[in-house]
Amino acid sequence: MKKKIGLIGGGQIGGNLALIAVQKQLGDVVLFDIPQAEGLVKGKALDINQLSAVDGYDCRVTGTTDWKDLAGSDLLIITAGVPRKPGMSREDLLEINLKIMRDVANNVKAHCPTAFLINIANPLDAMVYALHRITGFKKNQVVGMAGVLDTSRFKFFVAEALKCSIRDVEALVLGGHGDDMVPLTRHATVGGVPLSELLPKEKLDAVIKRTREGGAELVALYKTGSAYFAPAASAIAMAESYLLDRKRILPCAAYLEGEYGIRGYFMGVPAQLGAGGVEKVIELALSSEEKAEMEKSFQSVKRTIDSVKL
Ligand code: A3D
Repeated sequence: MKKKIGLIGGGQIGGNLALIAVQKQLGDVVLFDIPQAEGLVKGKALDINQLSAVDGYDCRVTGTTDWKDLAGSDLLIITAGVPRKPGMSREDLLEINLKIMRDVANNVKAHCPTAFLINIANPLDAMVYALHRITGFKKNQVVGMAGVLDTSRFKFFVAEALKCSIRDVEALVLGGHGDDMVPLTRHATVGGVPLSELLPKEKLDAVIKRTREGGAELVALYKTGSAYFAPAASAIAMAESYLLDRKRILPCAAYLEGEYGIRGYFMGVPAQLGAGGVEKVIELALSSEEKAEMEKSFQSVKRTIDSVKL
């Protein structure tokens, strides 16, 4: 039987998620938004369905504003919320997006109690925390997307700096989805060669800075919102690993219970995604410098999460 994928929020990322899910034939898609955006989701659904003949896709998209249509979803990807405008931090979205997340999480609980949840709404680590708390779902059933995108940005900037194929770049960005995210450069390699042997320190520092500010760079360019192509593709990589039980190890915002010395919070760490959802959190041995960076990033995440009143 085909899988059922619910997309909560049919805006920029939601529309791209629907398109990629159909192109990868991951399952039938239900694109959900608020009543004011009914035309938008119905239009996107029709538009994507009309391209399915071109390459012979058998998955279909339904646009809806009725939560009942999401019943039986295997997976929900949540983008409901407001994106940043120039000059805003992700934390500036907390109040407005938390209100939206409350509504979404209560409906998820009522209509899709068995779905695996991937959150994308910002501020990422706080929104996924709220989603987990309000639904009361098990920790393996709720995850946040940020590390795949941050790592993808890092790999792209490395490939550009070295003028090499991005296929050969291996790297990992951990920590919260904020300016103090933690690119683990010690573990980065290009074609098996340590990155530190290929890229001088000043250039590596510039790559790290651009990665950390990757979201803001796009907000400044778009002016009306934030990135959407790469965030959608990143969440689909996670979705695919879950739906097809690929058991990929990807950097995800996962609920921690003592790993990395953190308990009761979501943070970006390497995690294995498979049919069981977040099947495992992988704990890396960090250097003292990396530990200090993780701690700094965690303190930022903690500050935002602690201000979430549920
Ligand atoms: P946008 O194009 O505005 O789409 C958001 C959609 O959510 C709109 O169509 C709204 O109508 C809809 N919405 C609002 N309230 C509800 C509700 N209660 N139920 C269902 N739908 C609702 O934004 P976007 O797609 O560009 O971004 C969505 C979110 O992703 C924002 O919070 C961004 O900050 C965030 N984002 C996160 C990353 C990460 O890497 C974590 C990257 C880029 C964007």
